[in-house]
Amino acid sequence: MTMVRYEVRGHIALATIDNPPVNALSAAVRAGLAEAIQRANADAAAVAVVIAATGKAFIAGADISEFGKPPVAPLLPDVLDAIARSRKPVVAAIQGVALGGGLEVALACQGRVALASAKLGLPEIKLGLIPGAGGTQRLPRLIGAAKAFPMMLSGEPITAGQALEYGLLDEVVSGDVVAAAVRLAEVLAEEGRGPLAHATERLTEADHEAFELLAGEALRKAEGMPNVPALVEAVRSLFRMPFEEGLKVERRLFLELVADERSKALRHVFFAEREVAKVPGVGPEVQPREIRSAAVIGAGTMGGGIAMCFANAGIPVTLIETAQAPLDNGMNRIAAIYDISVQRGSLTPEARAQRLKRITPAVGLIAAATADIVIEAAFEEIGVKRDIFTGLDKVAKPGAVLASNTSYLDIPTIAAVTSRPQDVLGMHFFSPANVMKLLEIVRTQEVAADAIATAVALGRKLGKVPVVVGNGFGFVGNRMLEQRTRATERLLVAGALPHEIDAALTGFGFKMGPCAMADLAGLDIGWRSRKARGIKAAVADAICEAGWLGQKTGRGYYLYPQGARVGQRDPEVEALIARISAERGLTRRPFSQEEILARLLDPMVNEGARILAEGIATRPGDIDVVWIHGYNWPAWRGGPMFWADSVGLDVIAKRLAAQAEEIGDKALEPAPLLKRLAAEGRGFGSLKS
Ligand code: 3H9
Repeated sequence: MTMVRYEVRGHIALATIDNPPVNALSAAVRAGLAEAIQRANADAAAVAVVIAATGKAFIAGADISEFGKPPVAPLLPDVLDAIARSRKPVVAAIQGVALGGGLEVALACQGRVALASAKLGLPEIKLGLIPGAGGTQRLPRLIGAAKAFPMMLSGEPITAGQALEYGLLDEVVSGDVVAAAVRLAEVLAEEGRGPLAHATERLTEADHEAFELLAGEALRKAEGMPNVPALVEAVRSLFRMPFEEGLKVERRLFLELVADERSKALRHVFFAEREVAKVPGVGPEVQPREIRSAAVIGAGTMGGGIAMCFANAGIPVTLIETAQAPLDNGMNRIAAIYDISVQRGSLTPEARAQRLKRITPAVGLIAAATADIVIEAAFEEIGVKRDIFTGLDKVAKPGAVLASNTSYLDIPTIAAVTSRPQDVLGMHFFSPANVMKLLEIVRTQEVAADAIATAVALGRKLGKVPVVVGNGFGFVGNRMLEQRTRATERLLVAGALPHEIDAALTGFGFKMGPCAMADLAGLDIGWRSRKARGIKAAVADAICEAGWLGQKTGRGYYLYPQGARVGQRDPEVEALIARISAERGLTRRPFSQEEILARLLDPMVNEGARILAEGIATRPGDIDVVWIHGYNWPAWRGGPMFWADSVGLDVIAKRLAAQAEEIGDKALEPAPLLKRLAAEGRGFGSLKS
């Protein structure tokens, strides 16, 4: 099946790519393009060539799913070489997006015309890569390294208007882009243009200096990602060697990066983020309900943050409390957060005013009567939630989606007090709700498919990454987090200190370790929840009993003198921990960073295996997306299940079994799914549908 259609219009050969959904440069497309260029050069009826594409994208880049597999000829650099060497001029007609290899195709052409709505970019950096088909050499030659380098470093696309200004495009049109490209091709043919020359006039001394300045800054901020120095090296070679040699440098670096575990992880995340949108039982035929207005119940930190999400997305929202005082507090807190954004320059005073205007404060549930969706973010107590939903059932309009933002509680128990369990689900936001991207959408047996579709569509509109999960204590994220929290406690009692535990996780790539995180959130949160469930955690409980509740009290696992944000080791806490070990008759022993890491993460993976077996998460990738967007798991580590596969499930199963035996805790024994996969020599990735 050919994916590139060839025809001749007037005197111009037209090669049209048709590889839905985004015209990725699969082997078949590459072959089709190469053939079209060859054919046009041999075709007496054609004086020039236009490369165009059908659908919503010109070309979204290389086919990412082909990376890591044996390469299939023709390779993209060879196809682009053929385009660049074409004796007849080639023009790209760009609509939608021209990204990565897609923009590199356009760069190998003699001319480029784009629709005004088009976006152009080199996003390879986000996949842990650099452009690998001439982008690092051709783009700077066209627009200068000082403009090209930031595009490649950020990976963010630019608009057609900006690209025209940069000199990346010859023309921007609002009508028929193919017709415009044909016209340009005719002009270039008339001018007698042949193979592409490798321009050097943009590569001035001033451009070189400007680039070096940007490169120095980029290298300082690179945070260990190998593709940033690689990008700098590739672009630098522009100024040091001829085009062909620069291409070789780029190719070598690109191939090294493709093979790197960090890029593999980022590619896994790319596909997992897209797969998560596919919800079993909620196909594209299920129409979401229309959401024109919302109500949020509870003006605390979470409720306020959720209301801000609506206001930021342009959806009017009513913020409801039981009394005026907490409502005023909530509104003041929201205004203060917007003020900080204005001070930082990320929000204009007008936008701040507009957003605040979209939030209507109200006392009493009756104010939720007209909302298309109601999100309850009240106190985390089942009685409180049931009372609210009983009230909501009376006032909410028929067909309104009724959601609870509970982090742990049972959604069917909440839904059961209403006469409409088909409309009730969980929408679990993560703190701070206006910042964190994760949204766990909790489905029940009874909830209607279109209610789930509504929550998913709304989540996207709010800029979130919605992940549909099953009902069960702590759902996916917090259920696994609890394993990490327990592991922290075990490590403290056995011999590790808070700063050692935190260092193991920050060394792994987390922004914060569990102790610093608990200090920031407030230790009373976990304490209250443990008391409610009759659970003990000797160290954490003792710290709370001493009145040290974290940063807000100046002490927790660490000391925070004079409002410091970074904690210092606290000799009193360390002595308290040693006392607890001694009371249990335990001899404290040192733990290496690797051992700490394994003890923190292995039990999480084990819980992940249980979550999968129970169907609480649909796919291993869903769990990875939850941890990356809800808990700052470093994306280049791919998420807990991807990480487990890279370590080897047999290794993890063995470590868990040894720990279970050492501590005498059956809960640490490898879960059946983990055990089975380990025995079969498989990873979680092999479970993919
Ligand atoms: C590169 O080009 C390297 C070169 O320099 C050198 C090579 C030698 N490949 O996001 P969506 C799929 S690196 C394979 O939901 P949207 C995607 O999985 C590449 N598949 O739509 C999904 O599949 P499904 C540089 C791809 O409208 C479907 O298309 N390029 C690719 O929200 C729809 O995607 C990039 O990094 C791909 N390249 O956004 C661009 N792209 O329906 C990556 C998409 O089965 N892509 N798919 O789940 C994007 O940024 C967005 O997908 C795009 C569309 C903006 C294009």
